[in-house]
Amino acid sequence: MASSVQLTLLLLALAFLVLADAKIRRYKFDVVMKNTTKLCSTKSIVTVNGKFPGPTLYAREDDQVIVNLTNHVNYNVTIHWHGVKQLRTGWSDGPAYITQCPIQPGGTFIYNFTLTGQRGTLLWHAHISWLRATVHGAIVILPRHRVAYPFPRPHKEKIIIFGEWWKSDVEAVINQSTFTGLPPNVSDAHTINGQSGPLLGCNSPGYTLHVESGKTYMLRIINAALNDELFFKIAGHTLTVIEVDASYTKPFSADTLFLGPGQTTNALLTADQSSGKYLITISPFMDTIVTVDNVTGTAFLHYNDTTSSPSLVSDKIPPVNATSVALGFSDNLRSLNSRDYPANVPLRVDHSLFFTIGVGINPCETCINNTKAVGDINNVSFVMPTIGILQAHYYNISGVFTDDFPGKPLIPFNYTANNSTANMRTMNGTKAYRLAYNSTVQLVIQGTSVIAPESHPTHLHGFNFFVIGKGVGNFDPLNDPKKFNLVDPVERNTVSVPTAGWTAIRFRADNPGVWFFHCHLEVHTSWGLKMVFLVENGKGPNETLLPPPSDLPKC
Ligand SMILES: *[C@@H]1O[C@H](CO)[C@@H](O)[C@H](O)[C@H]1NC(C)=O
Ligand SMILES: *[C@@H]1O[C@H](CO)[C@@H](O)[C@H](O)[C@H]1NC(C)=O
Ligand SMILES: *[C@@H]1O[C@H](CO)[C@@H](O)[C@H](O)[C@H]1NC(C)=O
Ligand SMILES: *[C@@H]1O[C@H](CO)[C@@H](O)[C@H](O)[C@H]1NC(C)=O
Ligand SMILES: *[C@@H]1O[C@H](CO)[C@@H](O)[C@H](O)[C@H]1NC(C)=O
Ligand SMILES: *[C@@H]1O[C@H](CO)[C@@H](O)[C@H](O)[C@H]1NC(C)=O
Ligand SMILES: *[C@@H]1O[C@H](CO)[C@@H](O)[C@H](O)[C@H]1NC(C)=O
Ligand SMILES: *[C@@H]1O[C@H](CO)[C@@H](O)[C@H](O)[C@H]1NC(C)=O
Ligand SMILES: *[C@@H]1O[C@H](CO)[C@@H](O)[C@H](O)[C@H]1NC(C)=O
Ligand SMILES: *[C@@H]1O[C@H](CO)[C@@H](O)[C@H](O)[C@H]1NC(C)=O
Ligand SMILES: *[C@@H]1O[C@H](CO)[C@@H](O)[C@H](O)[C@H]1NC(C)=O
Ligand SMILES: *[C@@H]1O[C@H](CO)[C@@H](O)[C@H](O)[C@H]1NC(C)=O
Ligand SMILES: [Cu+2]
Repeated sequence: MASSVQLTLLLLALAFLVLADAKIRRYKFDVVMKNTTKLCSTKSIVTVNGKFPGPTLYAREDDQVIVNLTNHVNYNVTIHWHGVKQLRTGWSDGPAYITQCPIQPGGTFIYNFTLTGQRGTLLWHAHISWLRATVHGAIVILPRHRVAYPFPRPHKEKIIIFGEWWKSDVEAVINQSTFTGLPPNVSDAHTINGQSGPLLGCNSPGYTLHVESGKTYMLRIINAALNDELFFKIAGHTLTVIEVDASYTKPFSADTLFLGPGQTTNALLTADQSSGKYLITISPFMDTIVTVDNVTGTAFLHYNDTTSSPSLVSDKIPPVNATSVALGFSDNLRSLNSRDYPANVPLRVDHSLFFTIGVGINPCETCINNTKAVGDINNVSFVMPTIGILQAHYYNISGVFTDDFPGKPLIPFNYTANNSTANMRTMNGTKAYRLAYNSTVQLVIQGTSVIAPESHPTHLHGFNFFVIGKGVGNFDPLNDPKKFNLVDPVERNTVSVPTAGWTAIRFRADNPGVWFFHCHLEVHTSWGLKMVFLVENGKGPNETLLPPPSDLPKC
């Protein structure tokens, strides 16, 4: 007895020492319009503090972050802290009508959360309509004071953010698609830190990454594009991947990185080539018949001891349909799984779920051709409610959502048949899947070939998950589980489900609240490829959702 009391006191003292180091980080986010000229077009964009990309949020593990957001534009706004676990603070998670009503023009809201058990790079972005095209920025979570990186300390750190640029107004692009029922126009360019690089007919400079010969840099790379999975490459250089989605990985070298929207990768770059100027590219991945913005975004790596004006060293970029490069990159990802950073993969499964994800076509009287494109999970297209589901859950408001989201497809079919028009029509509803506190979930996400197969970067809010397996074709419940990696699977918050293939993930539902699960291609989210998990409160003192903040916006 005595020893357990002593141990508790010792642990409390240790916790105090660690937390004494934790800081409050305060940020002011003013959402304002900004006139900008890019790609030979002038338009007004929605920004935070007039910046594109927006301000970087710096903090250390254990810090409390307080962001005071004021909306000065004529759009409803919310911000999502993508990948931040938001333990018990779901009110600050941000997806509109899921965890909060939007901050309306003239309104203010304080996002307030603590960074627990995470270190690395994440991103923040608007989570309403398509505003995240220009409303996004980096989140840098440094390790605690006196805690080193589990790799050699880099000379400097640089943030690299991919974006997607439309010459026209992005809100008009999605509104037109919703109105006609047709797919939205693809973007006009890809950007690196806000610049596209030289383009045909447009004198657009590119971002330049300045390096010193012999030094090693840590690149904090973020894909903040809306609809495109992207390959990243630096001509003549090999990168060492050391972290994804704010989880350390076993280091591995790669000449091409692959990031879906919402994903982040930290990689080490050593300036070990001869002095000069090297091309940096981001180019899209699309291995099916779906149209994609195929314009390569470019930037430059410049050695600062280069004397004369050097010729640009370039390299082959992966073709748009380079499936093997995309899948090969994910195959190399493994959790670091060290003593300090163990991979706590749930070994017992309480809920074994099977979700099909894909697109379909529904009737629509007002649309062109009387049809509209839809997205679905288990054949349910999610309908956004008119108040936040988290509020409805917390205050027990009925009629907002139901908790009967199907844990498996209602009608099994050949999900990846290449001529599939089965189950093209979807049901719609605002359905949640309910989980008891601390229960464990295995979720097999099966891409379908209804209309067209496509690679879907799927994102779960409120948790990291372990990616225990993936494959092409239909998931085989007898044989595929034998190949699951339950030892050192990569831990992340967004995973690409291969085109006409599947991915299996596991997570522990140890965060009470309402958590969005959706395709991170904004076009598919808009079409209804989304659902929510509702995680009940636990019994212990730190196992309940905190009460809502007093300034939570109303609908
Ligand atoms: C943007 O440009 C328009 C038209 O030139 C102008 O009316 C508006 O005031 C400008 N807005 C900002 C935020 O500078
Ligand atoms: C948040 O910002 C608004 C507008 O600048 C200000 O009026 C308000 O006092 C701030 N709130 C807090 C808690 O700092
Ligand atoms: C942030 O939330 C904590 C509770 O988690 C609360 O004690 C604190 O007052 C809040 N701060 C602000 C500025 O809202
Ligand atoms: C890019 O797409 C456009 C329009 O679909 C097409 O005309 C063009 O040939 C494509 N370019 C490349 C390099 O694939
Ligand atoms: C390169 O950068 C280093 C460090 O900033 C500096 O000491 C050095 O003078 C630079 N070299 C040139 C040629 O600019
Ligand atoms: C990629 O597309 C090119 C051009 O259409 C084609 O020749 C090639 O076979 C395709 N590669 C793969 C792996 O499908
Ligand atoms: C409308 O349907 C017709 C016949 O299926 C097709 O040829 C046409 O391309 C469709 N129009 C649009 C805009 O999709
Ligand atoms: C499902 O469709 C795929 C692709 O067309 C085909 O190879 C496979 O044999 C089909 N499976 C079944 C069980 O029909
Ligand atoms: C798809 O192909 C299979 C076998 O080739 C055929 O039996 C089936 O009827 C086709 N389905 C559709 C919807 O065309
Ligand atoms: C839901 O489905 C019904 C029946 O297909 C349809 O009439 C209705 O418009 C749909 N609602 C939404 C929000 O899509
Ligand atoms: C959650 O479940 C795990 C495994 O059963 C257990 O070790 C842990 O104590 C549980 N946590 C809580 C807070 O109940
Ligand atoms: C903004 O949000 C409020 C509250 O949900 C809603 O009533 C209003 O229609 C929204 N405005 C727009 C332009 O979507
Ligand atoms: Cu998708």
